[in-house]
Amino acid sequence: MLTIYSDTHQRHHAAAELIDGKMLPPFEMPKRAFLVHDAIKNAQMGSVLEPDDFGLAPILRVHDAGYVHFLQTAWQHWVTEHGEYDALPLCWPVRSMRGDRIPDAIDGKLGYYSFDAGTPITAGTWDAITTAVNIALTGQRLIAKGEKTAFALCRPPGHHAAQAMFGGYCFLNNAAIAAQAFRDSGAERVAILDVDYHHGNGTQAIFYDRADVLFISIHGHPAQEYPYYLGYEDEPGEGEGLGFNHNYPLRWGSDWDVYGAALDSALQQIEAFQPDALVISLGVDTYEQDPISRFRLTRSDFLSLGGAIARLKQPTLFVLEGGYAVEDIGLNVVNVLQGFEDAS
Ligand code: Q9C
Ligand code: ZN
Repeated sequence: MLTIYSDTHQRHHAAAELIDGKMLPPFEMPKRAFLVHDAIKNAQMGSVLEPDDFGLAPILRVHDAGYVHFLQTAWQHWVTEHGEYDALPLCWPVRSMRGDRIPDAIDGKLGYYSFDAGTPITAGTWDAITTAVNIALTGQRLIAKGEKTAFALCRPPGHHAAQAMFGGYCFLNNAAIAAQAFRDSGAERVAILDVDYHHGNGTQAIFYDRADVLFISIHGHPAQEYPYYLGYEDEPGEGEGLGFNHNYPLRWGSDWDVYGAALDSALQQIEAFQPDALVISLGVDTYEQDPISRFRLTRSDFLSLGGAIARLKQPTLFVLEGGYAVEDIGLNVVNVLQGFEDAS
């Protein structure tokens, strides 16, 4: 399997992450991608390619232009106001406040375009997030041109980012942009299966009213787990998209027995949809040792996960999302890809 990777991701490195009331060393750190890259090479999974540059056009097919401009300029604006510390929002336009006015102040813009305070913007964030998009798009184009599968080793992740909103360590939705690129390069129907531990709220929102992109997510139940305010079972899609969104919220402690049953059902729905291409939002934070998550998948369960996905026999783009047990992140990702290849 071809992997697309660039070490530009390391330009996004937060000094700290606000989590559980503490400023801790960030869980979403450069080492994650370095270790996945090492594991891909050590397992001899195949060639590793640098991404090409696709510019802003494919990003603007998914994200709001004002939001993209905000991301491009946020760091400079923040430094002018506050100095060279990581930028974080602290105030949001929630119920009873106005969501139709975009403030001039950088702090106002940060809150307007975000949903949590755990996603710092740093000096190199723009370079890293546009490179991650280019990685996903390079993988998408390889598949559009005939490759059966590719692995986009993206960092930072993307699936929490919506049309005009960052959060959950995500800024640009790599998987959604790749799915839209499949549509724009001739695929009539695209399925996205999100197996990250957290609900892919951004991807769901982007495609919620569309019948051409099926979105299915298996994740920690929002009553218990981040991002809390989306990802319930009763979110079927709307308008033309009614029936093309499926959530499988699972309780804390879910193991492969529970997970595999949800996965089987999800795979059946994808099969019935008859997609021309499949995008996997691949988080391995479902791992039993993940430090911020509470499912109980084992290393070998990731082989089974890859094998199950392969049975769809679809052109498949894997896009890296979460996974924070750094000592095992490489092995777990390789196991998904290896399980996929072995069953193909
Ligand atoms: N107490 C991804 O995996 N904070 N994002 C969780 C837990 C945010 C995860 C707090 C987790 C975001 C792509
Ligand atoms: Zn996650």
